[in-house]
Amino acid sequence: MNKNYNQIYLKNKINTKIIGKELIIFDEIGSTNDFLKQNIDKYSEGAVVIAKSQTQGRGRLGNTWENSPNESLFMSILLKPNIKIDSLLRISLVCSLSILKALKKLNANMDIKIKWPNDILIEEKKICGILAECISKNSGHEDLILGIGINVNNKTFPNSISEKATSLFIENVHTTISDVIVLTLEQIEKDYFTYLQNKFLFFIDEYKKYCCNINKKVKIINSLSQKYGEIIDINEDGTLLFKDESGQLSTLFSSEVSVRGEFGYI
Ligand code: BT5
Repeated sequence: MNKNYNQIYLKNKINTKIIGKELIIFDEIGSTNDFLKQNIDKYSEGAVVIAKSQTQGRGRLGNTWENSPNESLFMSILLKPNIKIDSLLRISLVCSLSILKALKKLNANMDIKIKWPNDILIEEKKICGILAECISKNSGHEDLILGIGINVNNKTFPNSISEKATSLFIENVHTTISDVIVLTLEQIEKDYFTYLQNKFLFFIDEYKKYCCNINKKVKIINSLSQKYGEIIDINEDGTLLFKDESGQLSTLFSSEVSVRGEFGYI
């Protein structure tokens, strides 16, 4: 596989109908999500922006996504699903499942899990994060940007995340960023088309099978407070059913909370 991938190389490799047909590759950019947001009207559904180095990568809730030039994959996909506004969370859950399945193709025995909503973990260390953002349109529909960071050939991480991050290389999976791009885009497109036909219900059991925080004691953090309790289930709309220490049930939306294991990092 090609280590120095470029547009022509990838376009020949990726076997999809829409995702990746428009492919924009930067040697360096601030954030691939920000680039797509700023240029959303110039691109059609399925456009993919990739950066070999990302200097201002963003996570959820104002978090930072670390750069690691030519070792990690930084990629954003533009989707224009022409469906109602509230589907962002569910499409992003399906996207995490697609990435998990794509990575499993590299090694079926990897102990790989999803931490709701979108983190992908190997043995409790994060290998992939997804930042799903929507751009509202007057029609009541939204365009979606799925920003994906996958640690591929990272040998080390900054101190701040060294205990809680991993890469395919560290997990003894030897591959290239271009391989990961091809596998993930093909799987995401397949599942996206299925989602448009069958919605999230089609995926919910598979998502739950790989979700590591159901029935786990957790700490829920939002901007105002933190609460201890247990994750009971994933609801049909993709939100979390949470029971706090007093037994009270509530619904958690991904945009509001960070879910942590009660004692560990996750
Ligand atoms: C995420 O946020 O996990 C979403 C990350 C999305 C990054 C992609 S890269 C392409 C696109 N362009 C962007 O600007 N962003 C997207 P969150 O759940 O908030 O997790 C962020 C937290 O993960 C940080 O606060 C760190 O603790 C940890 N972290 C940062 N960089 C990491 C890395 N490379 N690997 C593992 N963990 C990391």
